[in-house]
Amino acid sequence: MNLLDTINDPNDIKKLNLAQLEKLAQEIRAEILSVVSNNGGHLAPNLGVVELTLAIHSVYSSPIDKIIWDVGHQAYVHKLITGRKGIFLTLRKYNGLSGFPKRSESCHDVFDAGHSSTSISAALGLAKARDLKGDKYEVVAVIGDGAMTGGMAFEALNHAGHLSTDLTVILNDNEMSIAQNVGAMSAYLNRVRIDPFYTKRKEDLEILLKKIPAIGSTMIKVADRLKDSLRYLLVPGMLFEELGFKYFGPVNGHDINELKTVLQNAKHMNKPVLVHVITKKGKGYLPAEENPDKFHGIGPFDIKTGKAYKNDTKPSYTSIFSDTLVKLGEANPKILAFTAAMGEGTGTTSFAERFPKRFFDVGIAEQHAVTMASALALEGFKPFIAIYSTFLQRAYDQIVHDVALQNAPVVFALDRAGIVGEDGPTHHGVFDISYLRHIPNLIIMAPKDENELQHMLYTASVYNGPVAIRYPRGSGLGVQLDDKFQEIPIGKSEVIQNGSDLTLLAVGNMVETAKKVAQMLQDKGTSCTVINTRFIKPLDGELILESIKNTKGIITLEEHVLAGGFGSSVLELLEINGVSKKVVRIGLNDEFVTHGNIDILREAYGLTPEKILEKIEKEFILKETNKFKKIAINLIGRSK
Ligand SMILES: Cc1ncc(C[n+]2csc(CCOP(=O)(O)OP(=O)(O)O)c2C)c(N)n1
Repeated sequence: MNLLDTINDPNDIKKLNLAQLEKLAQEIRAEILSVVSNNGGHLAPNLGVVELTLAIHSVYSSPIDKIIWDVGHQAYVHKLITGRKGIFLTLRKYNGLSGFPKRSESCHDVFDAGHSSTSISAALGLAKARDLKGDKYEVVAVIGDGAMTGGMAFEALNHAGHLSTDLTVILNDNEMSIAQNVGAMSAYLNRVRIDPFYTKRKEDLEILLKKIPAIGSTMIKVADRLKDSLRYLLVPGMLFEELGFKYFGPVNGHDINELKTVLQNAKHMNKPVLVHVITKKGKGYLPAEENPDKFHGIGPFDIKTGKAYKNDTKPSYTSIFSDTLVKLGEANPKILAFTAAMGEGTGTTSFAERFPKRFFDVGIAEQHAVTMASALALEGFKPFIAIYSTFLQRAYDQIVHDVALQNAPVVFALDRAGIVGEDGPTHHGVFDISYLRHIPNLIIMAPKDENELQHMLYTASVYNGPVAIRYPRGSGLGVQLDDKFQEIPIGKSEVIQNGSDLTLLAVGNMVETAKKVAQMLQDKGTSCTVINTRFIKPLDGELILESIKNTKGIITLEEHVLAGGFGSSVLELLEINGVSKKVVRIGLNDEFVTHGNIDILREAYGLTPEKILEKIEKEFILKETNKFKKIAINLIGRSK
């Protein structure tokens, strides 16, 4: 009998004895492995929290008690036992189950996430709402040691200790962020983790201290100081206790009984509690245990070998960035690289290996990375911050206040700009043009292909001011790479083709789409100018105004929200110059883009060449004219 089939609600978990819970844990692992190997997803984080999730749901009563998952990439087990196992096969698919907690999906998902380090703030908010309303329930935040490196987590711990309300933070410590965790907090947790005799030593210490005779005030002071320093050295979790939390741990995160006992204790405390749980990332699947970073988030793979199924042979934008950064670093010793816990994802690991002293993994601390990089830039260095477009959202004020205002020559390499696919709305990089375009001093570029990316990176490396370069997830077009870097004149666009009817102005990966649309229109008798904008800022106003003079209208194309995006900047250009011309903007409307396969999403949100053509034909009533033109062309052809 499959136990998982009998779990329709977390209450069903409460009926199981230890042996059954342990059996269920194995069934859940098999289910997750099977679905993720097919759909892709966050495998290792979920395999690591199976017992922990079962223990949480055994002790707490969701949805009355509120369980909040930090980042939310580890909530698959939670989803499976909160009534969603029947649709688990649709995980991360378009119209299927999200890979992250979603309030719209279940009453057991109490706070949406995808970005890191928000859970303690959210838990504190829910706990305070409970207090203010006079309700009674427990609030639990589950946060990884990686997420704990994020500034927001510290801010929330600080405030929670101060408010001293009833809430439990479960620190899921697996020593890993995506890769090995970094920082002093990580080192501190490591010290706590490795000494199993802490509790015993704590008791011994107290007995010892009581025995110190208090002879005179000096001795008392010495004893106090001794007590303090020894406590820091010997008492586990002292740091959390100082912040106002009751510390429990370290607890074996794969021992359901032990977990249940500690959580029961935590539940009965009426103050902030931190439960320090030790887990193994990837637990139960050897390839993931051995390579937890590779299996943190993975595409479809072969379960037997653990090898990813990959069919794209073209290099990714990330790999071109990675190679170019090393080359630039070789030529210029002032070049530095920053990542916020995304070394592999952003392609900075090669630079890190080649120039370890010039590389900084700051942890999940995007804001700190930006300000620190700015200071280095002001001291004559050239920092490249390699970051996903979506995560730079965190550092908006630092870009304005610390970088742009001082014109610090920091380069933002914005990977995953545009629609990213299965990770969904928390991860699409579709806001960066809007949140960067209005910042003075900042240059914004977007390459049409991977060859142009390397030239833009070079251009940024020699430009004396802040630059952002946005490029998409996944592979490039497979174009030949020039051997020598070229400096692209700042603010100069590229005319791909000249035409007489319409002007297509495209950004980044939409240049290729624009070329396809132009060809389709050409086949129907409409001739288009196609411009690769290259610079979103400064805009090549001269070229754009000149090229639209003789065409009927303008179509702007961007894989980005329309509000405040590239198309908006073209509208501003026309307004400033008193030009009145019809503009149709292709991009994303004012709604969040859901999760799913990238191609399906582009189709659903109107970004494929076919959908764009449809829209252009509707807006410019070309259809009628073209129908007649086509008939005329055919007739002339026939008469020959
Ligand atoms: C603000 C932000 N930056 C980066 C990421 C990418 N990211 C997702 S999970 C993760 C590591 C989280 O580590 P940890 O909290 O220890 O969880 P684990 O996967 O080890 O269980 C990172 C860096 C993110 N989600 N949010």
